[in-house]
Order: sequence, then structure tokens, then C-alpha cells
Amino acid sequence: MPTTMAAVDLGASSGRVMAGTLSGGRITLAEAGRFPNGPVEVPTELGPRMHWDVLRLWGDVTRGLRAAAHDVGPLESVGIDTWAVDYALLDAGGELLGNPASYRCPRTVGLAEKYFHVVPAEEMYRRVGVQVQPFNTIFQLLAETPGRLSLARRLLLMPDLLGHWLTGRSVTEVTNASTTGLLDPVTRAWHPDMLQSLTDECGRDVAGLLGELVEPGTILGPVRAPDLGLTTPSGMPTPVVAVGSHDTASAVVAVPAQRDDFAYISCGTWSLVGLELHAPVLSAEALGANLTNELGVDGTVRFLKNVMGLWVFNEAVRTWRTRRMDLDVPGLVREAATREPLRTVIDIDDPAFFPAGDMPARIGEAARLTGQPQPRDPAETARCIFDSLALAYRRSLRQAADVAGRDIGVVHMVGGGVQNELLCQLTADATGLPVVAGPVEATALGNIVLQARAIGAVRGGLPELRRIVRASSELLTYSPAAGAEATWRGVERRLF
Ligand code: ADP
Ligand code: LRH
Repeated sequence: MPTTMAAVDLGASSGRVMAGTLSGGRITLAEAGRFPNGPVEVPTELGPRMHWDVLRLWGDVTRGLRAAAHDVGPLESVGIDTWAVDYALLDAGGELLGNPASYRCPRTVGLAEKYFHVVPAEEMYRRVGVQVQPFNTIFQLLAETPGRLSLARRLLLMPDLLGHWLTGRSVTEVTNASTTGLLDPVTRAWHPDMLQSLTDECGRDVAGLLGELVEPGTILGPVRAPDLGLTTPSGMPTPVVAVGSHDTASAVVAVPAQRDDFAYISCGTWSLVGLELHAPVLSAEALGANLTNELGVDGTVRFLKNVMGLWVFNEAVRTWRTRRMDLDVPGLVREAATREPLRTVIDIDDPAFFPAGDMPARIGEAARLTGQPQPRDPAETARCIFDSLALAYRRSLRQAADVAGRDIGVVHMVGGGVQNELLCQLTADATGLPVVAGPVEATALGNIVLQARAIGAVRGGLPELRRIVRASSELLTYSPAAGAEATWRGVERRLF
């Protein structure tokens, strides 16, 4: 019997609701809804503030779920994943206390450094093992006003908020909780010392705001949102399953690896570049390389680096379009492939590229500061971004492998960015490793395959789930070009 499930997958630049039908050991995806996403900027007395339009997203999600049930058939279950770290605060009546802030909001500038006077960075890393980013939930909480915090009764991370609206249950799914900076990656529970220090800093009991922690695969309960009318084929209300609710956790479930020595690059707005481990690495070397230990499905750890990603390219495209330049992404990628390789290579992880804005100008400035030629047009700029991303992938994978004491035999690239064939080939050349590209919709597939197991439609661990993903995906392999290693080693030395 085919089993149909729906994945709600919200990325920072787009969201989708996908119906997935499992039949004969494969999943067929059907898109039931796709919609743009992005932070909304508003001016305030304190400067610009950036929010997510969560009520519009809720409308898009529920419309997509209705369409999935209508177009594909009754849903056996629903799972939700979104980008990490961001959260909503609810008051005593369960009402939203304002639109959730976006992790790109400048409200957190300088707060990590301030917090390190209370808990030194080394100590924090030993406790929670996360890459220091200004937007880790802990630093966002330090940016909250006392007024909002005093009204708050519950904090829900984005996927947990949507799950709460669908089912009435308030939980914190653990893969996403691991990006907060408050979770102990060894015990997979809140770190009491981190909660205490945050409580001291905020002047408010933080532990009381946090929901019960659940592991991915937990069934939250039936959809109770009344006008949705979602039912299973047997007429029962459709259950919501807590999947790897951090989108990167779901994407890594769907890495179609066949061997143990694989690395992955989840390639979307961000590039998440790293390894799957069975225990966190909390060493000084890991901290020094700013590698993060995020929690994965089935007790795994995602030991990875957040690389600035296709965000830089997307923002550049947005900038050109505001100047009325007529550009399409596949065309630009094709043109970039014809431009001089490695003419200009920048440090793509420079914090200058984090805020929204004029990326072509910032890239020009980075080129000038490092004595390199400035890209002259969009195709050269795009080439510079893709070359620079590939260099960052090389560095990050080598650091992760060195620090974890592991060898890498193959790199799996998953997510929307694998449609960029130039980037896939550059990644093979820069890393000196074969790159297996696909699936594009890894996050939705990882979300669905975990639901399938939670509701008993499939059995087994990650290797079995990945077998289903492999059977459901078209994969392309890119081999490193002869002589590429010497070239990329040279470029790396030139820049770092
Ligand atoms: P997210 O989940 O972070 O929103 P996705 O996994 O959907 O990201 O990937 C979106 C990215 O994929 C875009 O940023 C874009 O750069 C890239 N992309 C999408 N379609 C194409 C295409 N046809 N060719 C090349 N790149 C593409
Ligand atoms: C990717 C992602 C990433 C986080 C960032 C905030 O969508 O979840 O893993 O670090 O968004």
C-alpha cells in the first residue's frame, strides 16, 4: 500500500510543502506549495529590525497542506523543518508576542563578546560545542527587551511553533535545540549552567520558557487546527511527527551515502559543510576552527562549519535586479563557467558578507583589499563567488577531518545549490574528491523518510533510510580535474 506524507520545509529564502508517497521502497515527491521567504526589515528607534512574516508563512503552510491532501490524497502524517536558531515568544494566553526576529537582525551585534565576559568562549564551547555566531539563540535572547521577556511564558523555535499551532503541543525538538547554544551535546539535554547564566543575564527564569525536549521521530499528536480537516486514509486525524526539525538535520538524513567515510555539503542559502559523527568533538582545536557540533537524527552529531553559502550570490542577484539588470540564475551560472578561473578569490566567510546589501560592491572592496582584480561584470562576480565557495569547502572539510581524526573518501552535495553544476565541479576540483550531487530536495526527503519510520511504514537505521533516498533520487558524480590539487593549494596559500 502506498503511504502519503507531507513535509513542510521552510528555508530562509523559500518554503515548500511537499507530498511524498512511499511505494515499493521509493519516495515520489509532489510539490503542493512553494512560496518565497525572507526577512522583512522595519525601521525602529533602535535602528533597523528584521522579522519573519510568520503569519503569512502559516497561511502558506496550511494552504500547502490542504493542497497536498486534495491533490495527492489523505495524509498519513506531517513533518515540519525550518532554518535554525530563530524563535517566537508566546504570552500566557498562547498569543504571539510580536513577529519572530530574523537571525540577520543587527540587534545581536556585540552581544556574544559581552557574554564571553560572563562565560568565556572556551568554557561555553566545552559545554555546548557550537560555532560562535552572533545569531545563536542565546545571543538573541540577550537582545530581548525586559518588557517582552517578562510577558513571555513560552519560547518555541520556528518548526516547534508551527507544530504547536497544528497540534496544540509545545515541545522543543532536539536537533534544532542544539543550535541554541543552550544544549549539552553529550547528554542531549539543556545545559543547566548555560540556563543559569542566561537567567542571571536576562533577569528572568529561562528554563521555564523552554518546552519539553523530544528526539526526532516523536509523534506529537493529531492535527487539531479545525479548518484544515486533514485525515489519514482510515479517517483519523493526521498526526504531526517531530522530524529532524532543523532543516540541516533533515538534509543530512537524506545524504545518499553508501560508505562511512563521507562528508556532506548541504547547499542552499547557507552551505553546511562537515561530517557525521557519533559523539561531539569539544576540543580546543574544534573551537579554534570554529566547528560546530549540532545534533542529528539517531544519536548522531553533525560536526560542521556554516559557510556563508549561496546567500552572497542570491544577494548579488537581488542587487543587480534592483538596477533593472535582466538576469536569470541558470544563465548566469553558465556564463560564469566561461570566465577566467580563480581570477579573484575572496574569504567568503568574512562577516562583511553576512548582512543583506550590495554584495557586488563588497566583493569589489574585498578584491581591492587583497590586491586582486575587481570583477567587472555579473558573470565575473558570480565566478568569484563560486570559486571562493569551493575554496571555503576545501578548507572546512580539511579542518573538520583533521580535528575529528577522520578520512574523507567522497563528498555528497545536497540541496538547491546542486543545480549549480559549475559549483559542483569546482567543489570536486578544490577538495580533490569525487562529488556526488543530489538530491535537490534532500531536506524534504529526509523529513519524509523519518516520518515514514515514525509511523511504522519503514524500519531500520540511517543506512536503510538512505537506501530509500538513493532509490528515490537522481544523482550526478563529478570527478576532480587532473592537476587541480596544485592549483587550489596555491590559491589557498595566496589567500590564507
Ligand atoms: P534554502 O532552503 O536555504 O532556501 P535551497 O536548498 O532551496 O535553499 O537552495 C536554493 C539555492 O539553490 C538558491 O540560493 C540558488 O542559488 C540555488 N539554485 C536554485 N535553482 C538553481 C538553478 N536552476 N541553477 C543553479 N542554482 C540554483
Ligand atoms: C540552514 C540553517 C543553518 C543555520 C542557519 C541559521 O537553513 O538552518 O543550518 O545555521 O540556517
